[in-house]
Amino acid sequence: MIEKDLNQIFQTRIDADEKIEARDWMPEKYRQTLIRQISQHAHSEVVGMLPEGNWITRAPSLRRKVALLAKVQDEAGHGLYLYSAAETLGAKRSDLLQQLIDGTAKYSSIFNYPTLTWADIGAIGWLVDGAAIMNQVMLCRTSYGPYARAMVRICKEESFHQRQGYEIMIALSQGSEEQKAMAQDALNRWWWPSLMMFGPNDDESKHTAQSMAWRIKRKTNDELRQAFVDASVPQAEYLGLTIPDEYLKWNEERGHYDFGPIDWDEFWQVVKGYGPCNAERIAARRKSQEEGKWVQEAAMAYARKRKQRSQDQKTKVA
Ligand code: BYC
Repeated sequence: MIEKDLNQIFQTRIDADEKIEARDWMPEKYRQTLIRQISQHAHSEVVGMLPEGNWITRAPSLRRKVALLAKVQDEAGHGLYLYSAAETLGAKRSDLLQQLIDGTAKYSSIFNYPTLTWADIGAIGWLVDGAAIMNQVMLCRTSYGPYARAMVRICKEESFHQRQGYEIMIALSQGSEEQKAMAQDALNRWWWPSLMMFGPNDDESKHTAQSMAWRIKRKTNDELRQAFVDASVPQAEYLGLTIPDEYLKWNEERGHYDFGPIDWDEFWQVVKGYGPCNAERIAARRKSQEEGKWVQEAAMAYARKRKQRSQDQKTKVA
């Protein structure tokens, strides 16, 4: 069959909302788009552990520590499901990890900001995980089966992460004046970077149109950003905190909140590697890769031995 026909059959399957599976024919660009997005997503989960890991030893109580540990552990798990999903498309995990530590792979801009106080852990759970859920719920219906299935479990865990953060924000905002000020300061610093997580405006987003046509993305960057703002405003009101945007205002006609301009220069600086913590994050991943090499080698040697043993047993039975 010629490529044009294959493309047509593929698009018909997409339009009928059929899931594409690893062994199905797919356009090379579809495969590459998915490897790019899934691997960036996996890297984000793994790098996302770092700003929070910074507070595990300093969590204010055992209960908070246990919840934060569980959250960070979940993120490692999300990274693993996602690297596995990328592998079903023919990507090699070792290549993807190498790109991350070379600094050539992208990961979410949000994780290049520092976590200065305990309130940042609350703000990350509330806003960063909140933004992540907004984006990832649509990915449970993405057209590529292995990615969609991984996202179902990830979203369930992300909901717990969001609750964990919002609960910290409730405690702080109902606490002493100093605690309330910490919560407000964290909101001030995390609000705009959280809006940037959704990516450039639709008219600047080079991948959105094709990814929507292939149903990899089900909503555009701007649609998701707007939904996030609309959901967050009442949550901030409940906390008694002020979102740091003088233009934030309910627009009756649109049925949405209007919000101020995003600093896209800051966004692109961070994406290109010049954010406050980019170098620190990559250095931490590189160190972990180097120091963890022996674990990887031991696991591979064990896997080889197990395989050999099972082959030997099969030969004996035969
Ligand atoms: N940061 O054409 P566009 C988490 C890049 S993990 C950095 O709109 P697309 C969590 C984009 O990659 C959160 N780069 O792209 C973990 C592209 O560059 P390339 C991560 C960004 O793919 C632990 C270029 O800009 N979530 O939630 O259609 C703890 C043009 O953009 C960003 C995911 O990865 C950014 N913010 O749309 C807590 C979800 N935005 O590749 C929480 C899956 C854009 O051409 N990913 N870029 O060099 C997606 O849904 C989409 O990839 C995006 C971007 C919406 C992020």
